[in-house]
Amino acid sequence: MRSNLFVAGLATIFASMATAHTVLTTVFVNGVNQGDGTCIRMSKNPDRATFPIEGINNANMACGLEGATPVAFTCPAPAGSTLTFAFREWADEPTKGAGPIDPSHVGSIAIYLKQVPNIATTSPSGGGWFKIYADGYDSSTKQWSAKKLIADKGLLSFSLPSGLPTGYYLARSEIIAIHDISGSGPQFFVNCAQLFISGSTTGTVSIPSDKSVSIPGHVKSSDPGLTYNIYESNPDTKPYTVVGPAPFRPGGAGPSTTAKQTDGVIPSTCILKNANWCAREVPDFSNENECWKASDDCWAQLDKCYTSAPPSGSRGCKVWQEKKCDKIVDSCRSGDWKGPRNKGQKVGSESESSAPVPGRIPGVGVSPGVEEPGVVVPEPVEGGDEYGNGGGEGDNNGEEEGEEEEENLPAPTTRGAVVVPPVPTTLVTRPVTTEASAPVTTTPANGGGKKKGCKNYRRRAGRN
Ligand SMILES: [Cu+2]
Repeated sequence: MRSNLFVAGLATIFASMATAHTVLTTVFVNGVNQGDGTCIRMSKNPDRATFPIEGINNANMACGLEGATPVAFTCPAPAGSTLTFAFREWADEPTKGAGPIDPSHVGSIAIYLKQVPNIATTSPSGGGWFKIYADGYDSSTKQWSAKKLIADKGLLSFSLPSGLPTGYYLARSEIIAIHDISGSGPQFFVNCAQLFISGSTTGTVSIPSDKSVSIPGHVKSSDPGLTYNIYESNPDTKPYTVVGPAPFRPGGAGPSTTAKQTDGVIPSTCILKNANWCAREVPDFSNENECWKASDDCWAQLDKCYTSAPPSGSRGCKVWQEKKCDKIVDSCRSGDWKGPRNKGQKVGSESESSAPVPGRIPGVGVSPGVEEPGVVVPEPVEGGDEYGNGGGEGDNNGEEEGEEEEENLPAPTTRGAVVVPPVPTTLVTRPVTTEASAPVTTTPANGGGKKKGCKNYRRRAGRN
């Protein structure tokens, strides 16, 4: 057992030693944290997960490195809801380095969707993609999208079009950095989240032909958005154009209650989650021998937790060990052979299994030129002054007493035609240092800086 933990620890250290760019780690639905890595396709290789895609005709342009590999869970999201994507420069530490991305990385941020008949097997590359959000340079605030993302601690909010038909979708984030176009070229950072969107209609989304694209193939290296020289041009006088098609945002009635997700559902027997791994209850025990068997079961699950943990971290595994396996070992040793205790109840709280949310969930970004006919765009999801951390599956009956947390459920609010449901927020008062599962390393906080990261990328790209 110890050896596996040791290996997991090493992986974290290596993750911290690699230079980093940016990666999508976490999705929030109407302000509720779905958990680090949950529903997100990211490379399992901590050394590469934050790296740009090599070549704009690479199939990985669709969902990133290892982006054709499905993850076990698909997050439910109503049409018209607000999604927030969290990006990190260091996959398991949201506050390390510049937070989401080095400030040198100016360019654009876009979100695309693709409806898929089968969330596990439909190839992300190919046709059917449409853009729902884009931000490049905002001349009113004189801010590049990357700077805005840094100011918002890596949290980007956008709304799902309300007229999407019920179904499974890949939501693709595309961050393009153009700070080094004469060197390494534009850098594309791409990941996908697996969503089940509930709408008011069924069937296939009907995308106007000029707004439907194939990925790869949706951009050319000669596109103005990929050749724009930020050192020679001023975006206030020479506007920067985000690459790709114009956004398509079908309006409609929003979610219906009849939509039923069947694939990628987080099982009800799940008593703790880390990314796309779930713990289930250990077998009953009523004597010493059975107690140790239950202990073995717990530690075997812990092994799987660590081996399945993506670069976004293994905090949930640590919680599973400390709040379940260690306690079973204690009872086996002390002769308390009746169990498991708190059978079937959640272990720890949702927020403990993810990195602390580094900032307040921002409101929905206003994307210039994006229109959604007849639809009220939800305003920022608010929950008082706290960060939108935690909540999860909304079932916190497994929380242990003495947890230093407060629940705060604001009343539902109505804004225009849109009823914004209360967002569970959790104020974490515990010092961050006791939460962190990553070993402390001596790597400089910013990993040696921006240019080093990009040079390192060039060197690696040349070798591979
Ligand atoms: Cu970079």
